[in-house]
Amino acid sequence: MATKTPEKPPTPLVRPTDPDDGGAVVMERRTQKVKPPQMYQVVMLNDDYTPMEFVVVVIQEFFNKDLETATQIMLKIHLDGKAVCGVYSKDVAATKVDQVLEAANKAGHPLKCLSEPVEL
Ligand code: TYC
Repeated sequence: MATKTPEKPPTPLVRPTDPDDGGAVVMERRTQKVKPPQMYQVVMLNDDYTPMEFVVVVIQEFFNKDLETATQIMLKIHLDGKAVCGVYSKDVAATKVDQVLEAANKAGHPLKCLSEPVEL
């Protein structure tokens, strides 16, 4: 039978009390190791064929924007070539991209979008 070598016990967060310190508890300062997760932005791209109304509906439906905000984002894409529709965790952003591409395919429009890591 295979035997595992015993692992080293974890370093205590609080040092054992010194018999001479009168029972004082010394907290160690630890550097923060937990980083917030990388977020992803869903970027929608302009094209010459997808109707503006369709893009507005897609932005409302999949990115939970009201009509006015969705219209502003659509116009930014139309004028600048692209715009961010929302920022999400990696999995959620990938799902949004799939949803948009599927809706566009079904409707026969060449609308494209992608997700990319948000620069810090
Ligand atoms: N440029 C398109 C048009 O003139 C409209 C459009 C806007 C298309 C945004 C795609 O992501 C897009 N009909």
